Amino acid sequence: VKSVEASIPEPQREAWKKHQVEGFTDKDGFEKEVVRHVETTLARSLFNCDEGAAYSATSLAFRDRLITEWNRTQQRQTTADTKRVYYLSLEFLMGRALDNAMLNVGLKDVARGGIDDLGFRIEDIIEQEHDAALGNGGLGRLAACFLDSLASLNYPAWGYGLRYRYGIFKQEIINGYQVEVPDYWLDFNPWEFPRHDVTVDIQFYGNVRKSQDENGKTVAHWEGGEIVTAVAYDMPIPGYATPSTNNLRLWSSKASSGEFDFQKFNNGDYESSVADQQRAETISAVLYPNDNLDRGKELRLKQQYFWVAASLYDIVRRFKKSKRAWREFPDQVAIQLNDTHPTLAVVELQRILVDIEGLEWDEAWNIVTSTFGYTNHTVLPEALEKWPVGLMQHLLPRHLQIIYDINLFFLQTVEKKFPNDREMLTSVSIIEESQPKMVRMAYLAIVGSHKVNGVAELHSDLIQTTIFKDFVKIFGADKFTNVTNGITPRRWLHQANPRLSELIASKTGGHEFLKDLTQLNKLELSIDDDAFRKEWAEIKYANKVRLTKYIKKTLDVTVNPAALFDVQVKRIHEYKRQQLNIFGVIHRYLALKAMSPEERKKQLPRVSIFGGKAAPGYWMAKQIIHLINNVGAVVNKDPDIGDLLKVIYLEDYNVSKAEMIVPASDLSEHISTAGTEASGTSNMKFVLNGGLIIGTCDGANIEITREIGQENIFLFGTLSEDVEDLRHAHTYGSHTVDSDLNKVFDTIQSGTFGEPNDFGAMVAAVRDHGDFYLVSDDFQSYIDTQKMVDTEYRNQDEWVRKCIRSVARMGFFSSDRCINEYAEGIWNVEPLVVK
Ligand code: BZD
Repeated sequence: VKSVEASIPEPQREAWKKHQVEGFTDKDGFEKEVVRHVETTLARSLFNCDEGAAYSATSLAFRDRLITEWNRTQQRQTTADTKRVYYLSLEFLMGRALDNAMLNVGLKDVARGGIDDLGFRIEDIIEQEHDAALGNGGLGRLAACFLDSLASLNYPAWGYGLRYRYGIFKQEIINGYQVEVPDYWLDFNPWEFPRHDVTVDIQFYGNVRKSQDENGKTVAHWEGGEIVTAVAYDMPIPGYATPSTNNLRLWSSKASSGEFDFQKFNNGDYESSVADQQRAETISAVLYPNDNLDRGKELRLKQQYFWVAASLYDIVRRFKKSKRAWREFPDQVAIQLNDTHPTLAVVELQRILVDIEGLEWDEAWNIVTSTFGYTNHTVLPEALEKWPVGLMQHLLPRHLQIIYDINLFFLQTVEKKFPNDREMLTSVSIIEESQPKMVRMAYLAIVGSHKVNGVAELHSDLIQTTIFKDFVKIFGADKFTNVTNGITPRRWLHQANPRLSELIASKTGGHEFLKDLTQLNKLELSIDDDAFRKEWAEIKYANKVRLTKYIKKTLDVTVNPAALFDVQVKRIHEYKRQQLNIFGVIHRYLALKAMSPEERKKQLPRVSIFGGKAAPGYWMAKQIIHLINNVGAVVNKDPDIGDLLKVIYLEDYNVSKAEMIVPASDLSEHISTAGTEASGTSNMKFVLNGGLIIGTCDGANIEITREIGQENIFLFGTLSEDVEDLRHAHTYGSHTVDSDLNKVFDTIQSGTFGEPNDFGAMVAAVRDHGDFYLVSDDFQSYIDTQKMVDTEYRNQDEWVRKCIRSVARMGFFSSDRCINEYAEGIWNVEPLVVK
């Protein structure tokens, strides 16, 4: 790496160097920064500093530290001039930043001491922060874990996303129903840097004019329409135990300050120019709250193009500074598409190269396909993105032409390889010949990328044999690959479960495992150490006590921390089968009710904990939430039941709540219908925190089983290869529901948990409408497996051993491993070593 200093002109170098900011390194320095921020940045008197102000000042002190490292990292990367990775994601579910920053920079203990001196507790200060919740669920959190790994491994990488004014809604449970409240999170956000000088004008609508240039070549001009300006906001992403600090750039929309406005303004049309302003701002106003459902809203397409066009402009601008030839673009730039949401980037880059830079189509297309990689996160047909051709024509007329050309050339190569195969052509065409015609974004992403990956082995196999099988025939199997998801052990172990992290460090030779998670395997050497196992169990118990207090405080329900904590927290979706869980809970309740008091005394106490949001328009998911709450209302106050069963619905599940809930679980549920959950990542978080899993043979559960051993996981249910036949049988054969499940249904319909027939549709979905998610098929094996859980939990010594063995074998599921696989197999980038 060339010296960064060399970029400063000689005569000024000394002055700059002399005053270079060196961030604080000790308690005194930290306190000084906090006090300065309270007094000047926040303009508060020291005698009027509450926890909120202390949080703000602490964050500003750390932000200042991050930004100096951020500047140096960017300088280093520019000087080194090596290939960069750009991760395009419409969602980054970051959660809180302060605790993470303190730990990654290695100054949490310093801060703890300083905050203590100033009269506060660090835990209370951390709790002040509002989550950055710019995502729905797994896909958004995966992007956040990837940013942590990219920085921690010193990869030159940028994240690009949208700066939503409203993140995912806040969930309130009122009378058992979900109510959505807007999440306005920007009131005070010390972690972002507005870059009012980094703006891009983005065009929409208008029309295309074609002309001939001096060589007789046809040139397209996209003209007219309207312009919206994108403004960059940067968030520093600190790596763990490294100075590397990467950038997450989020775009915010505002009205362009072009002539258009001034004209209206000068004509005295002030109100309408303000209305234009507001219309422009709506583009980045709100995160769409649907996960795994495509709704086809025009504003969503506008968001996608706005973000993609601004990001590409930025990337191309950076590349052009290097003065290289265009063919070197893929040697300098790798762009990863997080699902199909950024697929327009393929079209936009082709447009820039052909229409603006004047490259020939084929040369441009080569560059484009060498640049992009596409990650698929679902096989659910209702989640695969499609846009009406008419809408595309209206909003992005030139892009639609380019899509047609991409499709034409692609279909010509298909025709050559599979002559006279009309069926093949219709099946792989980027344009679906439906009424109305649709653009299939996944197909466009495949054709426009050099690699396509799924997110767990089963999922990657499934996409290659089902939804994308014809593309495997066309492009060959090499284009398709698997990168099994991972999670960052920094947030999901060290930050969420500090005592466990310390215990592990004491047994594995320090905190090295946080950089190389495979080192966890050393834990198995200590498995016969009684004191170690005792401390392990104590830590789990303390984490459960913390959650117990939280439940008491928020729901006023008393639960017994010695009970088995059984947790299912994730977005509510029929395919994830929270309904199977609650039907199982009702079955348990009926069984307890039918017992004599003596028999009951022998039962193992259990707390069933649920959490998760339903998309606001997903009626069935909202019914599931309602049923869980109603069951809780009955069971929790039933004197026959007491401690033996409690049913808890935790409101507003989000990243920071996950950090409390995950370490407190004994058993977590990952029970999707086989073949529907692409990977799952919370399964990894729970096991890493010393909890066991009950799950189906789906997604990453399969690889977790392979790693930790099948004796350490409770698997049940139908296998993915049998799902189709069972569905067929439900519809065309006779579908019977077993008697235990029927009893559950009868109880629901008798009005035990609310109005009779309140949950008629949930019952009917299984009993009368083909049971698409195979709840009835898996119910008995689910109940039997839960019985095994009860039995095994009674043997606490063996249970703790299973937990320790599982944690010891979880090394594979670090997002560091995952990022290294992307870097080598897809991006062809290397870390930039910091001296
Ligand atoms: O992505 C999830 C999958 O369902 C999980 O199985 C997988 O582990 C993670 C990470 O790969 N998908 C989502 O979370 N999807 C969305 O949230 C989403 C959001 C908008 C539009 C479509 C899907």
